[in-house]
Amino acid sequence: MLARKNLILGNGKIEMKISNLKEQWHDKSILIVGGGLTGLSCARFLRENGFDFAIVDSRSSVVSITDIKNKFEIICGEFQAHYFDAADILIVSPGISIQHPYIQQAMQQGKQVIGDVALFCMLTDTPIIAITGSNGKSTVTTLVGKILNSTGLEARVGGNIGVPCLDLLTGTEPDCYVLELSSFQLETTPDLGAYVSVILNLSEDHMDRYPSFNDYCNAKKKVFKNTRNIVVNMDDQKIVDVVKGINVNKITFGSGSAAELNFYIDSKDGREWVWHNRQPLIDISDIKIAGQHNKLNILAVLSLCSVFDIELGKTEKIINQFTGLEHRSQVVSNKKGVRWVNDSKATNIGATSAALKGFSAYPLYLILGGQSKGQNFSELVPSLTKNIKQIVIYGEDAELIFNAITPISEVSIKKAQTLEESIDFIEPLVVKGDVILFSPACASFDQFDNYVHRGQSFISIVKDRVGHSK
Ligand code: UMA
Ligand code: ADP
Repeated sequence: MLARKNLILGNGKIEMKISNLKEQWHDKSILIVGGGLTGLSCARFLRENGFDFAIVDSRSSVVSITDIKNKFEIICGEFQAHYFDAADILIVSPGISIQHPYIQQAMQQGKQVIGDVALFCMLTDTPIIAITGSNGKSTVTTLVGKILNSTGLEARVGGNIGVPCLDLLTGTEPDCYVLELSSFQLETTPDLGAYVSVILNLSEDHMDRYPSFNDYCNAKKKVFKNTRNIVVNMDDQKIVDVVKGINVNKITFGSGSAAELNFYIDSKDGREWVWHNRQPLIDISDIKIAGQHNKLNILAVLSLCSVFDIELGKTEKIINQFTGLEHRSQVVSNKKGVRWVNDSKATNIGATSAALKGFSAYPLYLILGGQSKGQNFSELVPSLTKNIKQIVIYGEDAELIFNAITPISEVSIKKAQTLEESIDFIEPLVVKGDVILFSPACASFDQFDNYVHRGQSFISIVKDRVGHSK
């Protein structure tokens, strides 16, 4: 268990690490690949610390060339070989595949190819709580941050959740960092060395970036590289298999029996409690976040926090007050007893299946679609239970998804061009008691800037058609 006094490992050391890095990289040419959030955070860090670099971005125009303090010149347009040939070190953004031929060539030449998380790890010894998985990362990351901060520790939260981790390195170091990490970020992080790490769950995602599900899982596995403690979801056999050969302290959670789990849920006096090592820990019968998957998320949160010297019994209030993050199974209108639910953050089949499970007791309309990212949509079919009255599929891959589902599902399915058209089809059909679940199971980029834009569009169309009252 990590006591507070032991946490402050990194303070004062960053300057020394930066000067070591300067020595190592003094004659090296650095290329930042990608000029988005990550690329600009790397550029800011390097400029502030006196490194030279170039930035390339394969899009024809980049929106955010100027950030608050700096103006960066970004070389736009299709990647050109000579920039990659001239570089000794590539810092690659997560949105760019390391399978790109120029990046592959650099790797074969033995050049250093890293991401921002790897650079971050070179600069700090402060304990990292590393959270990955196909779904639930942002929810768990946010709650861990809230809980640790409520105990008087300073926990800084970032990574895939939206704040590039180099941007967390400001002022004095906190007690710990809570990082949400994607498979893309882990691919370019050879030695994370987290204090505690977790893969929350594993289901197909980003299959347009990986040749197989196994390759995707291998990227996720990197979260355990040189970790001190591992949190294990015992409900997920793939994860149990992955951690088998890793000999570090393990904290287990799941929905199984008390005999094999450190954290689990059971009843006490007719109410639902989290139990820890066969002792009732906290009453979660009043949690605001719905669904079995969120109960597992809470178990993961407590398992992660348990490696710190804090009173877990005091976390009840924070957990019960947490209303969830925007765009995750949020009821946006309940007018006339019809619930419209925005789950725009469901960007893969696993997330949509979890949402459907949560609403399996209600007559339901499901809207999904967008970019399917190479997922096999027949895997959604077991989740299409009898309560579903109608599915509407829209967007770029509507046809592909329709063809995968219709031959093996009895649910009525309609295709639409857009989200708006989908809502307009459903709206006249609904009656009191119905749930309309917008849980796309796809990426949003065919018709929206990102999942937030997509969720906001859903909310504004619903508001326009039916009003907003809850
Ligand atoms: N770019 C190219 N060529 C390409 C693709 C992108 O040059 O082939 C350029 C784009 O023009 C753009 C830049 O790269 O200028 C964008 O970089 P990026 O796609 O790596 O995105 P960032 O803005 O750096 O944001 C990234 C994460 N994005 C992705 O992984 C795709 C953000 O996660 C993360 O919040 C941010 O770093 C901070 O760490 C978003 C995401 O969608 C939310 N993540 C995926 C997910 O959650 O499923 C993994
Ligand atoms: P991530 O950051 O991994 O995308 P989020 O917490 O943002 O995870 O949730 C994304 C989507 O996944 C939402 O639709 C949410 O309802 C669903 N979800 C959250 N936790 C889980 C889980 N443990 N298993 C399956 N789906 C989940």
